[in-house]
Amino acid sequence: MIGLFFVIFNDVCSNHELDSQCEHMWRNKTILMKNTMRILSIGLVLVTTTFGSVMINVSARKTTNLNGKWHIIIDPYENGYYNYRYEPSTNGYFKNAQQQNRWDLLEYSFDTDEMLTVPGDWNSQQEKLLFYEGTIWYKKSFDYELPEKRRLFLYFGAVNYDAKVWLNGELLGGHEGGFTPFQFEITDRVWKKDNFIVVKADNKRFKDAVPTVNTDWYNYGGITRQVLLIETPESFVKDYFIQLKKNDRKIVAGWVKIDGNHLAQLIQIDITELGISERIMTDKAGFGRFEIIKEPVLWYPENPKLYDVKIVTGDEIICDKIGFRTIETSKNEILLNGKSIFLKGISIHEEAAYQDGGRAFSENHAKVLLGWAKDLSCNFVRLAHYTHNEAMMKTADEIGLLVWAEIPVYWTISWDNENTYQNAENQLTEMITRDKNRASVILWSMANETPLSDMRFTFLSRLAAKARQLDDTRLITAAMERHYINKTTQMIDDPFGKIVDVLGCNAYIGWYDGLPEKCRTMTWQTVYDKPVIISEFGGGALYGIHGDELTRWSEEYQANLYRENIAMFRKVDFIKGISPWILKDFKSPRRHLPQIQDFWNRKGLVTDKGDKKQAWFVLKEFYNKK
Ligand code: GCB
Repeated sequence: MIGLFFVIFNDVCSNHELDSQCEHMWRNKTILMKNTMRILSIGLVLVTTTFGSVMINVSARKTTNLNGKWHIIIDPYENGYYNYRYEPSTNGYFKNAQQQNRWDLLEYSFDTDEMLTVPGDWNSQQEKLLFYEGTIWYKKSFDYELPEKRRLFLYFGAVNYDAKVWLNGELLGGHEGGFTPFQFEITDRVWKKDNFIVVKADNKRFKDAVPTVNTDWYNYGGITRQVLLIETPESFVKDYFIQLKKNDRKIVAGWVKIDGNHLAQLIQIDITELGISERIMTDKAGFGRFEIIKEPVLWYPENPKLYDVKIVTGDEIICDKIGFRTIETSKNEILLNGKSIFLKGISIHEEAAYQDGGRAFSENHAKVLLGWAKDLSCNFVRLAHYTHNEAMMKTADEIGLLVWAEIPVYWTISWDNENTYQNAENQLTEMITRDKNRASVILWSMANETPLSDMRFTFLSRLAAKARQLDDTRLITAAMERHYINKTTQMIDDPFGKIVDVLGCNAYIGWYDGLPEKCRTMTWQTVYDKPVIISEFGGGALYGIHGDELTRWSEEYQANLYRENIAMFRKVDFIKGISPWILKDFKSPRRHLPQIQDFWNRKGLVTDKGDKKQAWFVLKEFYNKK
């Protein structure tokens, strides 16, 4: 912690010598330092993590973005944080450092060091950071005139994986989890001039984290989504939920939550196109519910109707665009707006196209990826294996794609660790908080391919209960596994199937499991009377490699695998959707095969540049006829 302060101080007085100008600054900063040290050393013990308390719909607020170039320090040994005993530095160490004239932690200079662009992962910005996993410090300066009776928040769309954030030398707190937003209020801490934010972003993998050490995607590190200053009135609309009442297409229902000192107040919900102008009184806690009888034009992928919604308080107007639809199941059917639907899907990783990998974060990235899904004649996307950025959900709302949204509870999570559970629950809460007003989102997924055990059952059941408590209008699912009960019969009987509404099932018949022709004799069973989505199937092909249908990595092999799998799934009446693996080739350090993979998972239907492999046309034809 103290080390960090030196980092900050040194940023002002770059280099080792304390020249006279620096000495002057040192004196000016002494009082601040003392206070800072006190706060930092408290912070040392309590690097508080923010839990699901982020305001939603940030694009409707008064914001200043802090995107662009940030100064950085690459710190693989975390020298700016830990002392030489690998303890977060203490006050004592600070004093000793001065007494002993140990200026080792002055060996930094943000302002003469390198820069990275925010938002953006570091791996794809610098060749030398391609496989880097560790700490990078970021620093950005800004001025801000905060008017009287206004509040200011520092908001991060996402930092992968572990973030600690300081403003003007003062620890604001931390956040764990690389795919959901967090914020800190800085109303009383912001200066008019020369504020400096320092972020320690650390993407080291560890066993008890969510996700755990072992995944099949690139561990892109850094400040991967936008950073905003958000200015609000003293009392503001922090959160709201406006959807159709569960399974009722004639009632628009929900709640609004105000934050601030004017909690009980009369507010208004306007949906002019529907003739809605509903006044409600929020209670002492700032919370108000409503139910309005109305029959909106329903949101469908073919007609993604969105209404302009306004929440009007005494202090502000928050605008959103919201679609209305119901989603439910009946035996093995999925019902969208009361009608049975087959989910014509594709799985997608949050990786930008046309740039050789890198995290996607912008509306343009979303438009390309989801535009390809539309072009493939999909009505559904599985946004795997973690929470994608908000632009993906908003674009799906606008262009008409149903969404499976997911948290990174993937493979071998530490089921017996309560902290791991709390972390997963926090990421789930942050995802649902952010995206619950998106009509496109129909499924909250709890996990992917997790091995069966009692502890895992308890862990996932707790998550499902939490998801239902936060949002009772969506369906709960998970991507599970199947097993053989004889040579030609697949069984889906995962005990977690009892808890979910829709069973997801991954199956790689013809790739990891035999040849594609194996599909011909395969039959499927499940012990549950619930719909199944084949949440993954597929195989690898390098675009432009040709051979016969038995030549691995050829487009022909992959196309044939799709033909055989589709023919098999068509015969199974409880399969109500598929989301093959995957839309675009994606980067993965697990995938070594030279000249074929070169650290790319090649199961994409298109390349990074959008070149379509033969299997694309097989799937599209199936979807067009379905
Ligand atoms: C899976 C995983 C997915 C992998 C995929 C593959 O079952 O869920 O994350 O990328 O297989 O390509 O092997």
